[in-house]
Amino acid sequence: MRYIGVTTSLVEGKVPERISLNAAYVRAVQSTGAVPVLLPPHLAGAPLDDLCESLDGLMLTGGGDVDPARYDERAHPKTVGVSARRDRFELAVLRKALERHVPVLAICRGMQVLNVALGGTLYQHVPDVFGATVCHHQVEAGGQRDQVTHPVEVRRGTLLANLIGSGAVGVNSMHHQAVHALGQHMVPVARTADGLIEAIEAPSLGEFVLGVQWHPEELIEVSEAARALFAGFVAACESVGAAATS
Ligand SMILES: [Mn+2]
Repeated sequence: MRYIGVTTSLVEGKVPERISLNAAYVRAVQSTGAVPVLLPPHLAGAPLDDLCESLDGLMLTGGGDVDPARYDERAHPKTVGVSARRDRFELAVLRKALERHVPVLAICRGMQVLNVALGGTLYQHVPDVFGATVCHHQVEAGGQRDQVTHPVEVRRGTLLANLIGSGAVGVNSMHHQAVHALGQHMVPVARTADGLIEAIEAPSLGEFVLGVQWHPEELIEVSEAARALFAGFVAACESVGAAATS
């Protein structure tokens, strides 16, 4: 059995303080036969080190915005949902996963965390920069989370292309921030027609270090590409685990 660490959201400043996660992430991992292990952002130190040793893969999930101070910017008026504790936790757990060379799948905010962790920056509000030629926030526009809303162009010869094919692939879109300057080792591997970076990977950091700006966990029922993405992720977790124990 493979154990996939799945990060969770934290709403700070409210009583009671609450940890949350959309169940779609859990179902997506379960659909591959792996076990999702929800990671509370309150873990640190030896307990976190110990838990990380038992994980075969890491999934960084969606949520509030990364604190812009992490990439030396002031907060845009539209920047919302910042949690210093979650940022600190996810940067720590990502660093451990990269050190151990376990596969990392980073979704939406997760892709942004991955980029910032390696020294990259974000566009804090997509409409300011990219206009409205491509709809990047389909729920605000009245759509459903499991609708394919815009294509991304996937680069040939990449990990992502190996998983879901190159060329145009339809995805959903629920984000108001995006990757700006790329972090170290990060390669852009998919874009929308407006030029926005929709996926990054870091082949020099490990066999499977992939960030996607869309939400494949919401598309499991409707998209073969989404199913292939999770199947490929967990297959990578299995082969890394096998290599470590052989
Ligand atoms: Mn998008």
